[in-house]
Amino acid sequence: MTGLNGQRMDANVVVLGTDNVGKSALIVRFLTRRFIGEYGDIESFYTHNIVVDGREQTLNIWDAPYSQQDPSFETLLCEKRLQWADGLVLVYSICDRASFNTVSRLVHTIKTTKDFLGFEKMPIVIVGNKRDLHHRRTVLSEEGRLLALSADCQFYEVSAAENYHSVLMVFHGLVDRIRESRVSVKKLAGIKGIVKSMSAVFARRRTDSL
Ligand SMILES: Nc1nc2c(ncn2[C@@H]2O[C@H](COP(=O)(O)OP(=O)(O)OP(=O)(O)O)[C@@H](O)[C@H]2O)c(=O)[nH]1
Ligand SMILES: [Mg+2]
Repeated sequence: MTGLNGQRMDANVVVLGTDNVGKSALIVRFLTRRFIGEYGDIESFYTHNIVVDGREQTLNIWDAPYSQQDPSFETLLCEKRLQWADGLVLVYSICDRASFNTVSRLVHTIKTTKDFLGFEKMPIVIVGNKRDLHHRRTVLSEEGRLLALSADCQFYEVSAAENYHSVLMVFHGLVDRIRESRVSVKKLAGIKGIVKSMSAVFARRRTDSL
């Protein structure tokens, strides 16, 4: 599954955010280049092949509606998605302050979760959507940028309604980060392997000398 050096790679991406921020619109725009206006709130799962740097990669995208009624959402459902995910797209609307606060809470929860190893290193893209509605803006670009900076995430302001290119950047940027994180995990595993075999050698020497 983990393909490096020209091999095929699968990447699981979860798109999260409160209702009506444009999660489905972003995904559909990425997949079809189109904005269709209404999407319903059905849980959806997509598989999409893309070519990055000449390599074909399969993206699995999970679009699940946000359920505020469920108090356990952020603990249970979220963790289930996080375990599946290689990377996250956290979406808010620049016209919806509460949606930004939720993304802010989510990103800090994820980055400080110690119970599941590696969550704090999960590649995340923060997306401020509905940029075309700037006259109704309640969240400044700087706030989004600062949040991303503080949590070591990427940040884009986009309009799923009006622009395909910036939406493309969101997903391609995330795939790049996922690939980088896999390389560093591999490197780390390599270092751990060396340390292990070295300590095995020393342990043997110690017993030999007894
Ligand atoms: N003006 C504008 N409207 C948008 C944009 N993106 C989405 N919308 C509209 O916002 C509404 C919600 O979009 P959805 O994609 O359904 O939002 P969602 O986050 O998937 O919502 P749930 O599935 O209910 O959680 C729809 O009416 C979209 O047409 C955008 O970039 N600009
Ligand atoms: Mg939706």
